Amino acid sequence: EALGPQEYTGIKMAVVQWSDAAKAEVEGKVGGRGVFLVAATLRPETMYGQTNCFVGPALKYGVFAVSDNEAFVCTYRAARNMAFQGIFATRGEVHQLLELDGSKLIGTKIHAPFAINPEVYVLPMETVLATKGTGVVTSVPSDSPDDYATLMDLRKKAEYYKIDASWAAIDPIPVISTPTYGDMTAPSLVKSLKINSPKDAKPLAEAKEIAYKEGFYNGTMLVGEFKGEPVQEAKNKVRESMIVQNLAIAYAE
Ligand code: A2H
Repeated sequence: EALGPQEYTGIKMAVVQWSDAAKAEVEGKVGGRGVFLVAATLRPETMYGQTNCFVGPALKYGVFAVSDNEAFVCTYRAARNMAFQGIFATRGEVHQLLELDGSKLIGTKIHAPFAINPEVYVLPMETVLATKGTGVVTSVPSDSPDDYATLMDLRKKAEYYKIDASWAAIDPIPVISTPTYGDMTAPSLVKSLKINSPKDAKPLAEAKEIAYKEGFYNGTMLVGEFKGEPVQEAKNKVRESMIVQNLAIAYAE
């Protein structure tokens, strides 16, 4: 864990079509606002490879007014931090339009900015922490062992998780190449460390550490505006490009 403040990129994932459960609750409560799930990431350069988004099914979320035109879905804790970081028009104040159970967000169709497959779905991830980031995690299974292990588990047990198989259908997309693991760093590590489930916490932590270091120090971009550049250089350029286009926000905690 870093001791100083963590500088996240908050990816703005626009709601395209609410799940039936969320729609019933949201109806009439957001005015004319466009609503975005905001996913906190430390790997903005991987956003080309988003295949879905995760929320904690047992966590509570809110829909918070950003302005007269926009609203964000995240935890109350994150909204309070955002208010103090000047992200909302109501500086220092949180304006919650409604509360939503994470489970009700499952199956919502959203737009993933910069993604090669931009139309993705919200899926459950039981290991999402309420105490970190926004409580929304965008999924990049090519480069995140946690995302890959969870996506594979959801595919195996779609019925148990009460998800439609089509929501988990997008395969990992090559985004970054590393000398040791090729263009599928996370799947390669999950296989070599014999990780079978998202609950294999210890080997997953090891895989996460290796994938992060390997990607950052030895990775090369395979796609996007900075194709061919080292990840070390592309990381901040992708972040800035998303922020300038109003597709992401800077968020710290
Ligand atoms: B990362 P750190 Cl491709 N609960 O984004 C659990 N995990 C969370 C979270 C929460 N509340 N909020 C954010 N995260 C995830 C991309 C990614 C990430 C890749 C590879 C590694 C990776 C796509 N998912 O993280 O504890 C988010 O996933 C490994 C470092 O603050 C976020 O970045 O260091 C990362 O964990 C933040 O973790």
